[in-house]
Amino acid sequence: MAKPLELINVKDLTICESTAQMITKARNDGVELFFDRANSMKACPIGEKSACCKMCSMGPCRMNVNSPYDRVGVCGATVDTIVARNFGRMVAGGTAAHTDHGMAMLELFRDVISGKTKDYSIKDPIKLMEIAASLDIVTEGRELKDIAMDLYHELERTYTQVDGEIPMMKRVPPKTLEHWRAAGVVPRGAMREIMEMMHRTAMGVDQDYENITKQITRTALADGWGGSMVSTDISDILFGTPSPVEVEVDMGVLKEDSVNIIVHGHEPNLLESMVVSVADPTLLEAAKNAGAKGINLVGMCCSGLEALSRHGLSHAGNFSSTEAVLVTGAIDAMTVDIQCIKQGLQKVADFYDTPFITTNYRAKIEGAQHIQLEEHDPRECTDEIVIKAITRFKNRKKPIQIPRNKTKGVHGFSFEYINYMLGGSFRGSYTPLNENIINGRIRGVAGVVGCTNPRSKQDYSHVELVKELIRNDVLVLQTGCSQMALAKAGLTGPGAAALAGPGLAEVCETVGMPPVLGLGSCVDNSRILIAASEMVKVGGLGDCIADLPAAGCAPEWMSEKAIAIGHYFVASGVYTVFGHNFPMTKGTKFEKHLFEDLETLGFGKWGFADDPREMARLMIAHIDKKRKELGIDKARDRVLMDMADRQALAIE
Ligand code: NFS
Repeated sequence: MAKPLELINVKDLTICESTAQMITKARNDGVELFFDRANSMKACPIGEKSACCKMCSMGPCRMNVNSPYDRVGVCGATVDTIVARNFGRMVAGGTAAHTDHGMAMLELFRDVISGKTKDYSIKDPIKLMEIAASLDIVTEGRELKDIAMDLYHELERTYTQVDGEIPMMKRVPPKTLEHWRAAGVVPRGAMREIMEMMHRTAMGVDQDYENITKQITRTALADGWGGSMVSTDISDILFGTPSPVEVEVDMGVLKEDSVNIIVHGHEPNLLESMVVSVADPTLLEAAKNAGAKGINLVGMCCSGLEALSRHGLSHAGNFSSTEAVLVTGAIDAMTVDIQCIKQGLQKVADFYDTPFITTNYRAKIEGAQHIQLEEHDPRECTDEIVIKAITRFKNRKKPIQIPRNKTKGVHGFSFEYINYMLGGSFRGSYTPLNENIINGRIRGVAGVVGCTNPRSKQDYSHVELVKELIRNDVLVLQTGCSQMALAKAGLTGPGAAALAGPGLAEVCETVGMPPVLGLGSCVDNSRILIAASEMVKVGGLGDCIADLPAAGCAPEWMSEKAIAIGHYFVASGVYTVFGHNFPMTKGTKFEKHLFEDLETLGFGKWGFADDPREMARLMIAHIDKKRKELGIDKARDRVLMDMADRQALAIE
């Protein structure tokens, strides 16, 4: 029997003070949150290990997780086939989510160029030219519109191409690409790869875990170097490439005297139009007439990260806080588009009389109001959302309790800005980063990304892991809900350099950057791939991404998208550690394949650890191994430290 939630100390559920306060309030209000549901719905022990198969009606078949080879499915499928197929379908699901999102951005780009859509425009023509040039599109002496249309047609192949290599392969370090070609894993087009992944994992098709893994790799690469990368680049071209901006985060950004509107989801087109609507003089006047001081537009999850990077909009919290924020009673409307939107939000919103509005035809929720965002006239939707919020403000009935916590930090570090920041405007370059890695001031680079999950204490692993990494001179790049965990904990400001080891702190102080760089939403993990490629290109750190002293981690992951991201990092050459749980049956050949063999085949590899210190230890050990292979391990001795410093830096 699950322990009643009221007996569980909220401190065991989250380290986010605001969310903890709202869990307590929800208990008093009699409102159920996902923490309660996670507590009463224990994870199925067989499903948790991915040891069941329901691909046909001869089953579902269950393997024995303690003795995985003592039985097979009715069709004879082994545990390796079953777990690999399940893993492949997770990667297909995650890849489909990112690529469908990317394709929607690309369609919007096409309609903006053709003039069909007039409410959006090209905000970063320089990036458009750079991306076009990187894909060998002739730019000289041509009209921007013609180049843009060529770019659209070229990028469309990312999704629809049936044969050949997707366009972004031109940005992959040559050695890495050569390796993928030899292994036969270069993606063709995302639709083809996802289709083939689903086909090969259907009953009675691919029943060799190594062969299934090849298609898993090809599918994941169609996400990272395909759908996600196109999404990031097109969003930058249409809405502007982020540059650092100081932003306030946490629930304390809500204002009792203003109309509070939350935008939650993933696609920037909704929030970009919301930004315009909340600045409309007529709507501002209506808000004032309703007694409000103004309209306070606040982001959450990945939409919030897009808004924060491009507009400096405040951010109220990550995935584990989206129901909790409604418990404040201060939200006058929550509007959502796609992905990571809990169905449970609808009931909570209903209890607090908050209009809960879906806007994308792909993602309707029973009981929620749907106002379709039409891209040729987005204001029709977003103005109506603002009007609904003003009406709710005027009729607020429920008591309001806004947690006082808010933290300032710097966000919006695009690949392009890091180039400029490190090299200066005259010699924008990643050379100083590589030099500081080679001379040992920076030990290595880590990407810490991904979700939060009610089965893991919210934010705890993200924060502890990142603190441990920077203490050991590892520069941390962040995206997604992880970035927000660190932002709330105050590690995205320049002051955080005080928590870094002496080498990293020195670099941060010289450049004026925090040791934790927030790069944006989850599709912006592609920025990390491009940064890694640039580090290879600049030289001195090996020939391919797998040579870099770098590692990745998603300590509190929950979504299929995270598995797709993890696998495209692994496929690109990065050691990638996941936390709290892994969809894997221990002691299987497939486990060994992902966690050991892939590295010997020239890819990265998967890792797992439950405790954030152990995650850090694994990642740092890998970084040190790579430094040794590069012959730069001795360079770290140049950082002057006495014995006490060394002991303080060592990870037990
Ligand atoms: Ni990415 Fe996780 Fe969702 Fe964004 Fe947050 S939960 S896989 S970080 S909002 S996609």
